Amino acid sequence: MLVAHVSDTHLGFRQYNLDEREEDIYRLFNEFVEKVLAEKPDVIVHTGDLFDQPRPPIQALRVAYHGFRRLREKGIRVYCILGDHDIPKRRSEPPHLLLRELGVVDVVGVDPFREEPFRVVNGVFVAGIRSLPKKYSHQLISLLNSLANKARGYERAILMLHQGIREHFPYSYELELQHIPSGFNYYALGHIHMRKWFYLHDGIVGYAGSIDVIRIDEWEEYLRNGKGFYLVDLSSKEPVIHRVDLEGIREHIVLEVDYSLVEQKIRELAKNIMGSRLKPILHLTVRGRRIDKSHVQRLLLRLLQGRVLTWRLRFEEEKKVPPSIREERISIEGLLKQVLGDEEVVELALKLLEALSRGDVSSAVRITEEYYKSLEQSSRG
Ligand SMILES: [Mn+2]
Repeated sequence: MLVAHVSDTHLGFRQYNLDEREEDIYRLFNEFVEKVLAEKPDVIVHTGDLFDQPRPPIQALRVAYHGFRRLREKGIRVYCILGDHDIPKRRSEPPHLLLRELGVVDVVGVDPFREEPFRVVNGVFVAGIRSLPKKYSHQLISLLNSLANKARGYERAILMLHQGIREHFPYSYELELQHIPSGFNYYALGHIHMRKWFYLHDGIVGYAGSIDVIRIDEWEEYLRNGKGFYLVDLSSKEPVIHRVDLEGIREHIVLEVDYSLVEQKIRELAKNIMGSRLKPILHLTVRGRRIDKSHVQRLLLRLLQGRVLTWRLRFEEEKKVPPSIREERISIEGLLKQVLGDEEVVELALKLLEALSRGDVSSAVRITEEYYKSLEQSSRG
């Protein structure tokens, strides 16, 4: 079985409140549909954040319906799970249920605690669980284990999740690698907009990533890894994965210039982007002293208007540090001594500061308990 894995399409996303950016996503989704049709997979798995909001614009719904209907007409079945962006805050229905009603997609694991979150497709076990916040991690882990047990009855199994894994994305996760059970050939993951895959147990974990640069911090990663979808061939026991890139990603230009060079740099840029097919987005940081902001604005208007889609401008004023502060070095320990007086309390405060600035609450609790224990002992002794 050949599986296409796509994720985080964020239809309806409208960066900088620009029509063009909303259109970019629709255009990229259509490019995905074209490219995936050419690859003729048996099924497509979409691992969440199909829409950017649970109440998407009508155009987003129409684009999704149109694309999925074309796939359905070619006999390609689409299985979705809900991402955090797709889930309504109050008790109402996610937009996917409309697409399901229209017969173009199936949605797996909408309410995984009350319904069986899997399907059997051509003898392949396809499980999926909606995005769950960290406070449900325990329930999620036991669900995963029970699904893994069921998966063992099948030759091939796929698991769809919309979660972060600590070892790979330490800044945003609900699961650790040890919580992900064996028994699946392909673990299709969404939520993280980076494209990344790795081996786990006897299978492959794939983060398909987003189809466009949703946040500017994705731009660098896009340059390295591209954006698009994965094709996973499950015909042999060992899955084979390869990526298919989308070509219609709009360029972001990230530029930091010194104020003294700003005119020269903007002129150079204007020359370079003359022939761009899609107007790029400029992220310009101007650094220096006594920056005349309106001068920079006028330069941009004169030299770049019409050549870039928009610019995002940041100024970083380099301030002269007053000599009195510069010469006298501030030590946290010195400050704590002034405020707290007692050496032992200062030591406690420093230890707590060290632990808590790492976010290590359990160490902080232990340090505090030890401190009070030592107080008790010294009062008795
Ligand atoms: Mn997302």
